[in-house]
Amino acid sequence: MTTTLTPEILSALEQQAVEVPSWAYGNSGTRFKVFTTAGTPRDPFEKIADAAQVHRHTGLAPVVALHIPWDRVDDYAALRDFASEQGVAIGTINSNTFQDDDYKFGALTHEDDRIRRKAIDHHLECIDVMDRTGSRDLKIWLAEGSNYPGQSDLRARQDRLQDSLQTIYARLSDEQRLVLEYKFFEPAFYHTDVPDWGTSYAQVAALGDRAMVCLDTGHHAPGTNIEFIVMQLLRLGKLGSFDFNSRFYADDDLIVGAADPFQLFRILVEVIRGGGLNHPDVTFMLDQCHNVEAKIPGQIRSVLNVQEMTARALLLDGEALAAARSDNDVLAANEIFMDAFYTDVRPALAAWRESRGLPADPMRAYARSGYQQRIEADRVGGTQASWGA
Ligand code: PSV
Ligand code: MN
Ligand code: MN
Repeated sequence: MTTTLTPEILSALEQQAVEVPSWAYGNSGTRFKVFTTAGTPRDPFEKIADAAQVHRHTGLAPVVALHIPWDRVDDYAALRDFASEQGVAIGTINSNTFQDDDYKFGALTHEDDRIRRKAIDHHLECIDVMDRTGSRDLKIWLAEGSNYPGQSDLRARQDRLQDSLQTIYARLSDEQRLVLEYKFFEPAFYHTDVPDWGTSYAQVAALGDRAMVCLDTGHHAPGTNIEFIVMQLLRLGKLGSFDFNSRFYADDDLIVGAADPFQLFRILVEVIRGGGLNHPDVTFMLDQCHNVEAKIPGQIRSVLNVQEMTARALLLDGEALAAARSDNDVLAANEIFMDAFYTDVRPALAAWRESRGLPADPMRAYARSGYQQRIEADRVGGTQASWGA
């Protein structure tokens, strides 16, 4: 079944913005091999230029997230100006406490105050960057935990984490926020200090209103009902951001909507139910790597997947669903839900894009644009950026 989209749906879709991660444009791989590709950016400026292509062809990705130190530059004002010339803005600043020998046994939870202070100082540096880039969000993902029962004092680590976060939170301006990402395992395999939304919630709730939870869709045990967590965090006013990606097994960081489009649909239904796409509290970010596929088209495909599932979620007939629910008509309610999910919105979205001066088919338009050939010819010499450097 294909459909036309109502003016209300189109005006909701017009507000949609997906933040793309700078690291998606660098080379990446697995712990076995990182593959290099021609034309890959050599510095943060080139990553932003590539990200701007995604926005140019889709109108959907006006903001780029950075990662410190991978995107460290001397002049952040120049980077911000460059982004704006390219038609995008700099968004979330992601910290990194997972690539330094000092953090082998923890960073913000470390027993040694010297190392803990070093990790705190790194976050303060990230906030300095935010001041210069005009970013709202500091995103913290902690690779901290232990591998063996008995190895660590779990409770003392929670206390030290709270203490560290208090210091970081105190440095934020009134317009800035801290978002704390959870992940159920990896790199630690026995315990992780922020393994789930409950722990993240407990830690940020103790900080204040400008501390929120980040939900990375790839960071849950298989079978977890992620849309329930989305609903609950929105209900509590604590959903700060999404890291969208998809997974088959663990933290696969594949293209959002590729593994389980129905799960993405269910998540977006709860987003709309909980305040909509323009919810001022929620940043919709991608956190993906493109190990074997082309990176810029991989990002274009990703934001289009989010848009397509959003359009389907907006098609859900709320009135009919409410009536079926109040009649306890289980099968009717499910049918209404599935009808929206099964509706093909792609032709309607293509026509709508064209009516707004965007390419009907962004994937083909990018391929025809010549940009890829240009960067492959121009970006010779220097060291290609990679996930992790
Ligand atoms: C590691 O799991 C991770 O993928 C987290 O999801 C972070 O958001 C990302 O790296 C960037 O630091
Ligand atoms: Mn993430
Ligand atoms: Mn991850």
